[in-house]
Amino acid sequence: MTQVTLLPLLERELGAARVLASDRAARYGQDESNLGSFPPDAVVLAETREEVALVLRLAAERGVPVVPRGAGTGMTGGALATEGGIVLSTERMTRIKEIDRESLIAVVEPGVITGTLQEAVEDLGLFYPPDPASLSMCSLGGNVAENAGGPRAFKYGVTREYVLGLEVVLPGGQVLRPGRRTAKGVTGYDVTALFVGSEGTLGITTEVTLKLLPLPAAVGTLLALFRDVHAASLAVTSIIGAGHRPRALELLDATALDHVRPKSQFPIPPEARAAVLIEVDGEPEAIEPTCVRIGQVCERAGAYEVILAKDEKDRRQLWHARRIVSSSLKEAHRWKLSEDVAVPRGAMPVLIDRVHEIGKRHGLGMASYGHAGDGNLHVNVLSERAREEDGVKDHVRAAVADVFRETLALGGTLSGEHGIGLAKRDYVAWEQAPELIEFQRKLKALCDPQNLLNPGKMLPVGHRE
Ligand code: 2HG
Ligand code: ZN
Repeated sequence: MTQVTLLPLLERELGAARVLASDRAARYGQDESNLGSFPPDAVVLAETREEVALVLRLAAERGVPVVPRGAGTGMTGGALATEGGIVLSTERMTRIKEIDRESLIAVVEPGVITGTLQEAVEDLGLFYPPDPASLSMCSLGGNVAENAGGPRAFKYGVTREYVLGLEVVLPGGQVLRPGRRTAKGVTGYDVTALFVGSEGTLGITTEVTLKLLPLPAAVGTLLALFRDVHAASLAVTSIIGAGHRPRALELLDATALDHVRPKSQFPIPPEARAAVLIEVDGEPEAIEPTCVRIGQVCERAGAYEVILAKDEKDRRQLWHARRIVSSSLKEAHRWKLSEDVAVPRGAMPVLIDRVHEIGKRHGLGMASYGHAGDGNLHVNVLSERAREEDGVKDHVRAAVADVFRETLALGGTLSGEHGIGLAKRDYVAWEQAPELIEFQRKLKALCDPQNLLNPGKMLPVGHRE
């Protein structure tokens, strides 16, 4: 890069401790996508909006790419500096600036860890529902960039539903403040929503105004065990069909269960070949009868056992099993590729069956688990050979392409929550029409005319239909 000139300038402006040259930047070359290592030329650890604006201005003047980074927990390579340049990390912007109990609002900096905000608002009897699996590590700025979801999205929706307003810095350094502090508001285009889920390609978030809810009074959790995954997926659609609205409706197939069994705090019987984890919330007196009714729906769909958490300890243990699926799979295999396709809810049982057929056909281990209530399935392709070995990528890619084809044929989408990033960029044209892709390219060019902010992510590169 023209970093030869930019690095000393950044060091002078921000102080040497806040600018890491490439030899100290290795950690910033990777994320949770397993897509390889792309060490940036430099990392800037920004602490204020002014510093973010300064970096974006200097980078624009010198034509240097800038890649925004939250906590580095992204699963699609969105924070990888594939074209070199600067990684601009917001991990030090960790202030919770305000929690307003009357207006049900929190104002935060982008580096606040999602779980930290949740604890802070829950102490005040408030609730911030989005709960990505990585909530103890991921940051709200990253959640906004990826429009993160999580198990509670079934009842409460994803990050976008909670972002009332933003402060974003555009390439070149201009600051925009789309949005509002009001519960309702329809002035102008919904620019806030455009930035949420834009994967750090349009601007860098420096402040987020979030909507909060009152904390539900009580929670109930149950686990239904099945001897086959098809029955488990039918139970999910039956629960929805019966009119229940749990806050989470998660499915784990046999491969997922086999991986968590050795570490699970709760004993998972070997005969369980699939499980559905269900959580309801609401008024205390309604919890138990609702759990019983949902348990009966599961039994009618083929559950051979339904376990109801009797206290907070049981509840935590059941969720622990779900939360460690991704990391357990990653530890056990040389390469784990995560997908997060989503289909209309009713099509979930068909998708599950097809994914298992695809695994068999390609001779690859596949785990299917995740947010079944939302039709959002984590298909993890598991390889005992390293990603770099000859032919492995093609083999895995062929299986993934089949998963995408089946998903789209069922009226689904490539990504329910992890975003497109680098991982799925080349498949976007399978889902979206050329004119829609072109429209998005124009939006990108409007915000980033030099194509310097997170270049090469999200939109297909190089071909224009
Ligand atoms: C989850 O729901 C995460 O556990 C990660 O979104 C899923 O590793 C994965 O594919
Ligand atoms: Zn997930």
